[in-house]
Amino acid sequence: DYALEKVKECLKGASCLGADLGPKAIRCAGLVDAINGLGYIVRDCGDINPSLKTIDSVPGSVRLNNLKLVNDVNAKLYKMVKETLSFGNFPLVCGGDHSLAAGSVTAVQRHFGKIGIIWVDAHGDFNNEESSPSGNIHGTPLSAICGGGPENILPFKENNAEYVSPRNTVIIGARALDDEEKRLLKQAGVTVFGMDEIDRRGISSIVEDAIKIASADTEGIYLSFDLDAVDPFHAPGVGTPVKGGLTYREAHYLCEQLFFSDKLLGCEIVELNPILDLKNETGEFAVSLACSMLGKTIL
Ligand code: DIR
Ligand code: MN
Ligand code: MN
Ligand code: MN
Repeated sequence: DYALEKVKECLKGASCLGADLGPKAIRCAGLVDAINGLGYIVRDCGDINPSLKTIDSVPGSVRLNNLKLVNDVNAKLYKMVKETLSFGNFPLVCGGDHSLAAGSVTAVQRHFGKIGIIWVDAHGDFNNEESSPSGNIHGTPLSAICGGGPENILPFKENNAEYVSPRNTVIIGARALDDEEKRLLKQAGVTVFGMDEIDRRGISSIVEDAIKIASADTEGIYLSFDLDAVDPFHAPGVGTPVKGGLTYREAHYLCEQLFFSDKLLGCEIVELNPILDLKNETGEFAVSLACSMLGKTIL
């Protein structure tokens, strides 16, 4: 019907059709059983769905696509993550579009105070309203979190969250940055470990540096893992695949080391889009990464 068509149209603007199915695909791949198998008790808070009334009636009427819808989901996610933390539980957020990080990170920041961020991604997600070539909010959340805008992404402002210092922010796996975005990252002082540096130095030394940077004078680290950081050979089910990404083991090693650092405050796995992933390989990959983030080891 009309409303459903509208939803589809709008989700298409945010990234591309199908990102809303990500959480379902992760559940189907056996997320809860796998985490139970590690000895944890899982409290599945369920999916967050946008209210139909938040769908912008005139798509493209604002510079940022689907701003109201994204803000609606993030306000709900903020509450959910905040509550999870206040119960003393560890949040694992599954997406969905990466724009959800504005909601999850705000909650983690408000709960713990000063935090560091490790952002694993093929992209920088460091555009602001002016620099964004697409108007897609998933290209902007890290900038918003670090105080570079867009400023109208809730629930940052609303909850007086403090911006995360770019000095404690690290991107790993980058290989598709916009020119203006590169300039903004440099200007802000974010550490960016591109794929070339991983090739040269190896993942272990990069992860060691990243943990040091993100945990310097902070309460701990939030891990935001965009599945498009991984090579599309292993993770084809993402909205914007880019060749030349992390290998299967590099991705796992990173998660394993973060667990062992004892600095993890929470984590998220995002951008799973099962539509181009008929065997749900990427969903299974996401589950195995979640297990590594939560302490699964080889021996
Ligand atoms: C591009 C693409 N930098 C943008 N970003 C993506 O639209 O801002 N992020 N795909 O995941
Ligand atoms: Mn990405
Ligand atoms: Mn994205
Ligand atoms: Mn991303």
